[in-house]
Amino acid sequence: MTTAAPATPHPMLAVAPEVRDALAEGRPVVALESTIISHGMPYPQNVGMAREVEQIVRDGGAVPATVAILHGRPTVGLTDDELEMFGADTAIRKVSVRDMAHVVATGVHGATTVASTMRIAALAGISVFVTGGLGGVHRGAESSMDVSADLTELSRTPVAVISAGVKSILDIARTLEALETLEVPVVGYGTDDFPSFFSRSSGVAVPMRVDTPEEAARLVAAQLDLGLGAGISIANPVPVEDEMAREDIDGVIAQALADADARGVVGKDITPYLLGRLVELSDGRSLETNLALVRNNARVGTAIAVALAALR
Ligand code: PSU
Ligand code: MN
Repeated sequence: MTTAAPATPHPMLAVAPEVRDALAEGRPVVALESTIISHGMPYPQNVGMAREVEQIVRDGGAVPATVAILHGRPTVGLTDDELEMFGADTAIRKVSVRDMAHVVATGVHGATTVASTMRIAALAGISVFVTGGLGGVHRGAESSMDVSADLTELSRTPVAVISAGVKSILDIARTLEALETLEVPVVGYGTDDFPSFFSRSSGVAVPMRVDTPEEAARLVAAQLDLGLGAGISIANPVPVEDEMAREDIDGVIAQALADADARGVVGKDITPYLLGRLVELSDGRSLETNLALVRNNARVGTAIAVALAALR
């Protein structure tokens, strides 16, 4: 992987003119994923979230680039109608990196996960990506071997991913161990404690911390300029006023995991199943927190992208 934006994006990509112009002129661009729209939240809140996040990026002075695969074409920058389609069409496939070739070869639509969005962003020359939560090591992975390809991708693609950490539907301590092995810097944004998505803390310490967009941008620049190959996970805790108490979310997560087990949900379906079940079991409370943390990540990630562009 090169560290600077390629002179021309990969020829198989469709890059929206606005995104292409911003990249060519060195202006800040923020990548966004589409699985969070298609599989991460119910309709119509998912489409509302997608539009709102794009607006937050614009208000912060960057160009949003929502990534997806359209008719087999990896696409960087969606139209408003395309955002609506990814939210409303329940038949759209969840596409991680291992699924990309099949979706491209068969010419269908695909919603990109953290892993495949990172890869397409890198091919386009984008180095900052905002999302909600990362995939990770699933609970019980010591027997199921279920570890998200998001971790593999973080180890090999130089993109900074701003998230609210990892949900405790996953094994947070093992996820951080895996990221250490994979040579991925994990950075707390204004915190020493890795956030657990719905809550500001997980009880697991982060190995490093930054407190401002400029500090984060210098770290991202150093990681890219060293040519280390890996990305960076910047973990930004949910705002205090929006967080759920650990006691409130833990019971809901335990019930959702038990339900997944009883129904035999496995593989790529498990994360979407658990996310949907959490919304049901919490009477929508988890969705409110999810929406709030994505907005907060969009604000912080945009500020980091703007600071990074100023360094370049
Ligand atoms: N966590 C969330 N919302 C999401 C996802 C995870 O809070 O939408 C999605 C992301 O696209 C992430 C993917 O990359 O789930 C991970 O899926 P898996 O565990 O199957 O790798
Ligand atoms: Mn998996």
